[in-house]
Amino acid sequence: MRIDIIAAVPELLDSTLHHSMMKRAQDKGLLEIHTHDLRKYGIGNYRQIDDYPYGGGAGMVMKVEPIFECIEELQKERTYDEVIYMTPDGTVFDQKTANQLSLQKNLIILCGHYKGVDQRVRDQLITREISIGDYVLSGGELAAAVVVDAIGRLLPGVLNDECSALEDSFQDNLLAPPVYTRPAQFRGMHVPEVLLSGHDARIREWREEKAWEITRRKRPDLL
Ligand code: 6GU
Repeated sequence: MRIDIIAAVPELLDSTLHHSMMKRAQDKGLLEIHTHDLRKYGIGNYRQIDDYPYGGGAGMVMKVEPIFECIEELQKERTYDEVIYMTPDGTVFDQKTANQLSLQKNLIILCGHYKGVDQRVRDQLITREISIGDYVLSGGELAAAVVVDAIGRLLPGVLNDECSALEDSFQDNLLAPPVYTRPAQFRGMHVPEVLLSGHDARIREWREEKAWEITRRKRPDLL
């Protein structure tokens, strides 16, 4: 899978998307992430990428020309399955969307900044608008990093344990059950006996029961 991310502050992405699991995905050749500095397509000597809003009001608007130029340059090279715009008024991102997007081959992600992008970009180029939750970030870069991480870890071969993505919280709309590792006793606190029993069926049953119990208590809205 290839993901091209267009950003006003690409440094915010480079610091997060080239470490740990996303680094492993890229080293294994399963994921290619290319970041693009929108300022490279900026206008005039000052490489301007934003301007005052028509009609007045606070904040700046991201200009239409640099974004068209950047996206069209990419689209000349290959076909993209989606052109995603990161914006707090987009559809709220969830595991189902991550699963869907992880099946695509080429994605463009445009990170919003300031008061957002000129509406003509959204009307003409964007196929999907994503928010990561009901709060406002100063830019779309951190939100894009969240989305790319959630997608990247689902690609076949990225996770060590083939099954482990299937057992995540949210993968079946349940939160994950508690986990323990050695030692079996610590300061009088004991690991539940069933997990030490080696009885696979009973362990599976216990985990499912706990997942339901925790979801009922912490996130009844998921049920
Ligand atoms: Cl995608 N962008 C910004 N700027 N703020 C957000 C967001 C995105 N999702 C939630 N808050």
